[in-house]
Amino acid sequence: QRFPVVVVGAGPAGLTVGCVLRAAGVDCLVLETETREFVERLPRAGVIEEPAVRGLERRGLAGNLLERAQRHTACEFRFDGGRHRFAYEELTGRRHWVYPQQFLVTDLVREYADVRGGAVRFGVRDVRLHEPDSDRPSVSYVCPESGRREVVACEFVAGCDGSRGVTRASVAERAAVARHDYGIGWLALLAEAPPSADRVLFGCHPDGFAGQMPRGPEVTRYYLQCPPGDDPGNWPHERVWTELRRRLGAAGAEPLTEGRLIEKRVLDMHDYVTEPMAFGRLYLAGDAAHLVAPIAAKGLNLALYDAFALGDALAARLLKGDGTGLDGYSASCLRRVWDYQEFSQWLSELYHGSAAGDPFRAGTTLARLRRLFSSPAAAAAFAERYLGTAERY
Ligand code: RFL
Repeated sequence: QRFPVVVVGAGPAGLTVGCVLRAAGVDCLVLETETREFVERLPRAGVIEEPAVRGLERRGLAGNLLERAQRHTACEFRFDGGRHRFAYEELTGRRHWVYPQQFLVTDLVREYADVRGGAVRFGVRDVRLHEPDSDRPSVSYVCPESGRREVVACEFVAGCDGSRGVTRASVAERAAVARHDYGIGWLALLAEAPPSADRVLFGCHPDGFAGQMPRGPEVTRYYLQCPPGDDPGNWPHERVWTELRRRLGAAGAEPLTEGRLIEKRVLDMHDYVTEPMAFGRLYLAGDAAHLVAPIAAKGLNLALYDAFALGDALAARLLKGDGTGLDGYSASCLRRVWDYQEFSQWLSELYHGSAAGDPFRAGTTLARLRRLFSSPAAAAAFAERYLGTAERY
């Protein structure tokens, strides 16, 4: 078999690269270890920045999203017993879009495979990269039906296989990986209940952070700060709702709408950045290149920005022989990635500083929170970074 591009991973990054290539008339093969049903059902992110929505729209990938996503214009901080609404649309003219990641992946799979006729193999095993530095790299995998190893020759490999994939691991000796561990855990919950408020809520409480993120009319995501590595079994239904009520409690706040907890897992907050993001003919995109803890809800957005850039650059190189996009790919993505990582660190202190067990940090955190609502310059700076990049995709 031979394809100009092999894309490893059918997450948001890989499918977007595939869709951009197919729209340009470039053939590619997407390889995915999970089944189609599995990737179409995996609930993860939900907050999409306006530039990412526009980037999808420009590439003909936002039809369902524009029709079904909720538009958010404000979020709300709860601290010191009070509620403080932060109306970011008034400040920036921009919104956040809430559309569960599994819906976006479902749309992208359908567009790539069923509409644009892209080749994809689900359920493959033991994917390996061969000679990514040569002019003739290849990717091999074990076919689920026959059990035989198939080899696919290509010109370029897009490594979009997430944080536990093989593409980054295959260049591990040459990549510089910078890591940051927050020493904090989040209990990530999905409740079978309508949202308690129609906006994102951030509870910055001395007992720990709590968050509410609407996902749709029937399902709501909640987060509770917990020790890293905590056992979700330590969090029975009653304890979860008691803690959420306490940490999101504020004068005049609407009561929380409780529901059955359909997902309960502990995420350890950590980040990494792989530099560079290009190794010979292998280009990394999304979580395969960088992980940003869900603190600032940026991971999906970064994956999409990488994918737009990589899809466009591969098409320009393969169709017009123009390699400038590929040459600049790593440096331009990394600039954005570091910018978002820095915001995530800044935001982490805002969320977790009150519960650090250090009265000095609790004091400075409260000052930082109050400043968002007393200083127009501080509010504008936060809004700009919360809503994401000013670049156009
Ligand atoms: P993905 O989505 O992990 O997709 C990678 C795909 O590659 C497959 N794969 C392989 N395929 C072939 N060969 C191999 N050897 C393979 N190994 C793995 C996997 O099965 C998978 O299908 O990476 P991608 O495309 O880079 O997308 C990244 C995003 O999924 C991620 O950054 C976000 O989900 C992060 N995130 C959030 N981001 C936001 O922008 N906003 C949010 O609100 C938000 N909330 C979240 C999140 C992540 C969370 N978790 C689970 C860490 C909430 C949570 C709870």
